[in-house]
Amino acid sequence: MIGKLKVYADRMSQPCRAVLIFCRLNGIDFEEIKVDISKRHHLSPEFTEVNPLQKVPAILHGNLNLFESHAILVYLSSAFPGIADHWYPTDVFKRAKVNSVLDWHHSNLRYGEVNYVSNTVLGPALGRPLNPKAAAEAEKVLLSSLSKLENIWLNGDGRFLLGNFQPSIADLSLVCELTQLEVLDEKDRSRILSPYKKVVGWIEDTRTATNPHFEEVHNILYRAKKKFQQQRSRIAESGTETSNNMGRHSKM
Ligand SMILES: N[C@@H](CCC(=O)N[C@@H](CS)C(=O)NCC(=O)O)C(=O)O
Repeated sequence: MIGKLKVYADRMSQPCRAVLIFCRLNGIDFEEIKVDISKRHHLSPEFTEVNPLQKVPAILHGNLNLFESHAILVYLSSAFPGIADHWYPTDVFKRAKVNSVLDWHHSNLRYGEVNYVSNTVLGPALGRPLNPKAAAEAEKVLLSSLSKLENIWLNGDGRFLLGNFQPSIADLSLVCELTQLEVLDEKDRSRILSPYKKVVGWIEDTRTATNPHFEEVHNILYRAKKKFQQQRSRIAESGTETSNNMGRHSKM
């Protein structure tokens, strides 16, 4: 018999949260193994054996070690019994469409979101400096991706991507990505997201469709959000920036 699924994850990571939520939603029996990126656990020899690329998430299932969150979500949808078809449809046309969103995600929405957030807020926590110029470049990609979500991917009768009436793994993956924006200054987050009304509604719909797991798995991010807010307030009060703070993007 194939052993219990192991999921290597850091809940501060968007693709990790998507995998964890998917497992919990679908009653998959799994063991979560914490890989703390801020403590550089992803560079350990033990984890490197699971994922030589040294990134989370990764899974171990029997003899299979697998990395890349989209590939993991596809595998879980296909390998475990009883997963509802809407997550990753068996119909080849529908499946191809879900794949097209997933492929687009990497170099568009994810690229813009990750680079914007890490160059405005998260970088120092991971030992990287903030870079306002890189943030401005990333913002262009992020806004253009949000516009494509609004006008192309969310065009259709249903409330979910591709006009679907129920979420697929693409909805889960992309909404986890956008939830990372929670760590931004609230005004900045609203400036970025609020012009995209369909996107804002879709984020809410996906959260609702995947709760309570969505909120539980995101708790760590909401705690980080609070911490960054307190840090900003302290800086605003003292009027100075300490050497180890989160810095501020010019538009924040
Ligand atoms: N395309 C990959 C991205 C994986 C990834 O970039 N993971 C980040 C966390 S969100 C990571 O492990 N970063 C550690 C590092 O780059 O040092 C996926 O979807 O799984």
